[in-house]
Amino acid sequence: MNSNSLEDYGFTPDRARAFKPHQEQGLIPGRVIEEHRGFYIVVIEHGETRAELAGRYRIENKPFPAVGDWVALRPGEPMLVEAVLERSSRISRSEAGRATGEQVIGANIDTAFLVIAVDKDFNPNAVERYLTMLWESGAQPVLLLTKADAAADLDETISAAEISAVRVPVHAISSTEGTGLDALDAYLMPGQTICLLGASGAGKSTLLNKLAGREVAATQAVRERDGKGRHTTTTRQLHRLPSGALVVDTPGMRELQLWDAGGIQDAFEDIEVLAADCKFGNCTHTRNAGCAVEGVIDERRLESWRKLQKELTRNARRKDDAAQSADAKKWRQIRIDARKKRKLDGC
Ligand SMILES: Nc1nc2c(ncn2[C@@H]2O[C@H](COP(=O)(O)OP(=O)(O)OP(=O)(O)O)[C@@H](O)[C@H]2O)c(=O)[nH]1
Ligand SMILES: [Zn+2]
Repeated sequence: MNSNSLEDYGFTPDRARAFKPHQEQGLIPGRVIEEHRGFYIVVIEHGETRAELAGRYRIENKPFPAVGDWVALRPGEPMLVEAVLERSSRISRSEAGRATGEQVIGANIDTAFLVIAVDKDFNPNAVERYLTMLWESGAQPVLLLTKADAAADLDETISAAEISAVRVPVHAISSTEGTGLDALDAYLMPGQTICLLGASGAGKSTLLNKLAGREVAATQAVRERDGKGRHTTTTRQLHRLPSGALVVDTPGMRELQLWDAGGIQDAFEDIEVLAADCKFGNCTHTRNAGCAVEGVIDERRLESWRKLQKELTRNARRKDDAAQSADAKKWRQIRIDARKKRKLDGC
């Protein structure tokens, strides 16, 4: 149990207003801080509680709660989640192995810290993929180059990162040395929600512990033998920092499949701007006549854009197919029901 108020967790007057209709139904507000199989841990006024999804929740096909969500709870034993409040942002990817299921990594996130370690080779394609996901989320992306103390050539890496991170603030930090962390204060204001994202072993938990001033997350000791990290963070959790900011720590992602296409224009704004001068509106910037992009934008970055573009087109098609087959199923059922009814009515 803790004695925090919901305001400490970001329950703004706007959210309180949005909650009014639920309050009138006898429900109480809370914020999901942990997601487990079959239940959630939710912060409520002056404490924490365990909550489960209300039975009719699944039937009504409402969005499932995710860490960071504001929910309406029906008091009782157990507490039941009856609704999720409208989100100000949500970071989503496709469920592992499926392009048709959305997995919400964090909801109501103000700032997304993309954590990329620079002690080894810097991978600009990975940064571009993450940023395409983050620009779609509604959260402000910020790129953190971690393990700066162990970078071979930090200036060169920062320059490379800035090419991949258009309009994204870039900060080089070291959690072990404590350098560069002051720059993060501006994001860690009371009631602000931050999400830490990045590959396993990038240093998310080490950074979180440093910011928290204590061990709130288990960090990994990278295996000496092969230098590969094991996953140490197993569930998503929302932590409250001494600064008053809230941080969602996510397990490292082995595979990041994009969910929605909306972010690619922002992530590749430089290409978008140039593309306005391509001769043909549907220019793929691949040896097209009158292309204003090819040869101007770094070929590595352009190829990264092409790959993401292709993947998103493929996803959209799959989602369309899935929606169509769901629709077809629904109409088939409606026809069957109508036939049964006609039989009963004796027509
Ligand atoms: N040199 C150096 N090593 C660091 C730094 N930050 C983290 N590490 C090391 O990197 C390894 C991985 O760090 P974690 O914080 O566990 O990584 P993570 O991103 O939380 O990993 P998952 O929980 O698996 O997603 C650990 O051995 C840390 O000690 C840093 O700033 N400098
Ligand atoms: Zn073009």
